Amino acid sequence: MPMQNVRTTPIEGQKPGTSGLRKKTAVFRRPHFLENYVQATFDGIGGVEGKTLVIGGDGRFFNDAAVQIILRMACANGAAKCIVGRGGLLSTPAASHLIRLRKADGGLILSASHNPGGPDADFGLKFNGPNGGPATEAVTDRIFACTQTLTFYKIAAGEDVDLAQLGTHKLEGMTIEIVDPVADYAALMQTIVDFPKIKALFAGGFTMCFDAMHAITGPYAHTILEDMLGAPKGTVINGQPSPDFGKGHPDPNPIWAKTLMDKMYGADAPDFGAASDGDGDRNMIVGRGAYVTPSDSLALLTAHAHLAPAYRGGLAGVARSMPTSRAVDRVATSLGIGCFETPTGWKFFGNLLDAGKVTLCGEESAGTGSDHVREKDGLWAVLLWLNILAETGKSVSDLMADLWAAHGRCYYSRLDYEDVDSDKANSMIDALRVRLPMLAGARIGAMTVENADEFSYLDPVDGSKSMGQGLRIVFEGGARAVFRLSGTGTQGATIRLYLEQLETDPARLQDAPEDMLRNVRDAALELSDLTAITGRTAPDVIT
Ligand code: G16
Repeated sequence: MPMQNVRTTPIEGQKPGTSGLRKKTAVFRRPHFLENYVQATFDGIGGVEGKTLVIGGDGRFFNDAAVQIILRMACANGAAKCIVGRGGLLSTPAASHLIRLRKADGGLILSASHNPGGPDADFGLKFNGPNGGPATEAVTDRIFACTQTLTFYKIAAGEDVDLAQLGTHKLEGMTIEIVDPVADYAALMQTIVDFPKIKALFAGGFTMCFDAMHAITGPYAHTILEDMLGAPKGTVINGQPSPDFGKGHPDPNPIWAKTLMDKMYGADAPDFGAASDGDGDRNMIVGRGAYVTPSDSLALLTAHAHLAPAYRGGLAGVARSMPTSRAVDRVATSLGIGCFETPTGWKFFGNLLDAGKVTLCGEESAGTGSDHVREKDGLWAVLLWLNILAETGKSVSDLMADLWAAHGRCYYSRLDYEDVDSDKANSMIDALRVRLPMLAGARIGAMTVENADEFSYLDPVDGSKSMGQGLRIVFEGGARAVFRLSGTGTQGATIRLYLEQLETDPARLQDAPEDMLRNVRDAALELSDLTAITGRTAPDVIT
């Protein structure tokens, strides 16, 4: 099979964002776009000669064709072996596990996460390192630098590899092993949570609805929840992955998982509801008439993790991204364990997990995970919740009420202003940044600013510094507003405004979040001049 060195030139717009490179699918399909980025990735990690890579994606449109290109490029670049999920499919946490299990040199994960899929929607690609986690900023910086100097890429010509058959194939000197995407992951879950206990819960009539949103978690959820844990058939809905996610938006939040929300707030709601996203790393938890914010879910899991076999010895510590609510901090304090605050991006948890400083971590963006892999893990979170429900015998709403009674409630919401003109979004952030040092003591509407700064992070493990990680304004009385620009959008800029209000008065723990957050929202909008600068009068999505 002939190997080709194809001449190319650098392509604009290949800077990795919060989680790899995300673009419109049509952009990824332009001549040389994918190939350039793959070659830059290989070059940026010091080449792949003799290395073993894990390859898989969430099955969105272009996944299959892109896997074939990556395999032919890995071959031409001298890789020894590629381990590929059958059909080119792997959930992000399963890919992370496989990299670790097989001691691979890294992996390429094809996904744009919770963004819609299809020829007119989104696609993405990221590199995960030998620890199974997303490449650190140092690595993505090197990859980006390579995209800017590329003059050729290497690719083997020839037929597509049949990815449907399990087993070993040869592509020139490179071995391709096709593995069952679910088996190793399911085996790992059995070592973490108490399967017999959860099985007994379902056998006792406990009811659940898991919305796989036509995405990658369907096969995992069918196998683990229905086949292994005995949940009745039909517990998993939308469980057949499709390239355009059933024309849906595979983002597990109350807006996009509306079918599940309606079910959970309707008559005859099941005891427990959950959903996960395009690539299976995000999760949403909802009880009967009780939506749990991702920040609260992290706090609840931290408080009760010791009920699952893997965490019986206690947690080393926990970590959350800066915009995530401080609910988990309060639980960590009561447990006497450390709590780390990192920038947004799962890659920032990797060093803390590798160093054994934290066991659980999570984010407001529907991500929770632990040291079992180096990605957030949607189904793992659902299983840990089930373990806790089985052990305590309590409902989701009772567990939440107990948590708030013990630690106070951090009312929380995120407002997203999508596809904002990038110049306007940047000028709003720039103008606010300049004012931050002068804000302490300022009275804005009903709120008084306690302090304000721009978040930067000093990694306690490797000493690396990450600047410019979001503007935070802390108000007296336990409220906080955070502004940052998303690093995962594919069109214009997305402004995220994160709102939080702590409440410890026992009489005010069941109020409507929008009422509790009104004052801090109004103050944040006034301070930022968001409407005047961007022309936006309302957010596109509120979660
Ligand atoms: C990725 C990152 C997360 C981050 C999220 C949103 O998740 O891994 O750490 O919280 O993006 O990032 P942003 O606010 O910059 O859009 P995923 O699930 O999209 O891979």
